[in-house]
Amino acid sequence: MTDDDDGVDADAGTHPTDERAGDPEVPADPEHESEIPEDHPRYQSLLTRHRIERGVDLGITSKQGLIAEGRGEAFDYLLGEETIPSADAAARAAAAHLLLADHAVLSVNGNVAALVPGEIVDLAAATGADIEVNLFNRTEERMEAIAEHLREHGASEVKGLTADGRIPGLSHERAKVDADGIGDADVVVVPLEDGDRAEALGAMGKTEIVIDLNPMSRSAQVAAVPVVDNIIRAVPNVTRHAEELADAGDEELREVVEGFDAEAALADAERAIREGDLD
Ligand code: PTJ
Repeated sequence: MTDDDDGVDADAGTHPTDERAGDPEVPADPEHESEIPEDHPRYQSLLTRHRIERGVDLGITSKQGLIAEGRGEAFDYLLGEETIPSADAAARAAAAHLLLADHAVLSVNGNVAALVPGEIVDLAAATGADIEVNLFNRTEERMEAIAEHLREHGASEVKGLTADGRIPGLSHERAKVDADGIGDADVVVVPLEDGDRAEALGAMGKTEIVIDLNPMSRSAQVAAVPVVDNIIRAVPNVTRHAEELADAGDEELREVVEGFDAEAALADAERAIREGDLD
């Protein structure tokens, strides 16, 4: 994996060997993501759109995922498409939680699989977490397609297909989890989640790490650690912190966890968005 300065792994999509064209005249909807010029002022946004579009074509991402992405992009635009310091602190706290966990699970939906498949595999490797597919619009075809996509990006085991566990208080399809996956986890990373499921997981006593660009979303509000950042920056950033903290003892990790203030981070992100510079 080749991390760029902006934290985006531009090679994590479906054409890892292509060379980038680097031509500022390349149109805004190139066929391969490698054709998106890195110096384009909307590079991250074009890269994200390209991956989501490919996700829909591959049967990974739902059409609703396109709408969710549009909403996220608006928040990211106001954040200046950068990781603000409070989001970086949240990423570090998330890494510490994952390293302290008895059993951590990274929950993957259709948007996550399209946007950061290789980066999720890297985060799982850095923290010892399991990967589980968990969908809002669940179909067996999408479950299989996402699991296969993750395997193609290096995942050795993908949970979620057994579905022998249930999240209490949720309607049937959305409640399905693996008993030895999310069902058993003490720490769960739930990126781009809908509020109901985030609340229900919290009610099960699990520590939730939410990655969501909307600090006012219910999922961000109920999280122990809300990371208000674009998932394409946030996941590699949590991995980077986990690698830095790899040799830290439990006491140091607990200090990182206790030093993080979720309410202050949410307030900071909301302020940054409300004061967003539209120039
Ligand atoms: O694949 P499925 O069937 O599980 O469905 C996934 C979606 C995303 C469609 C489903 O969970 C959904 O409808 O989610 P919501 O309620 O639209 O919430 C998605 C949240 O993610 C919103 O708060 C967006 O602002 C946020 N978001 C969108 N894109 C990004 C993002 N946050 C971080 N990075 C992004 N790239």
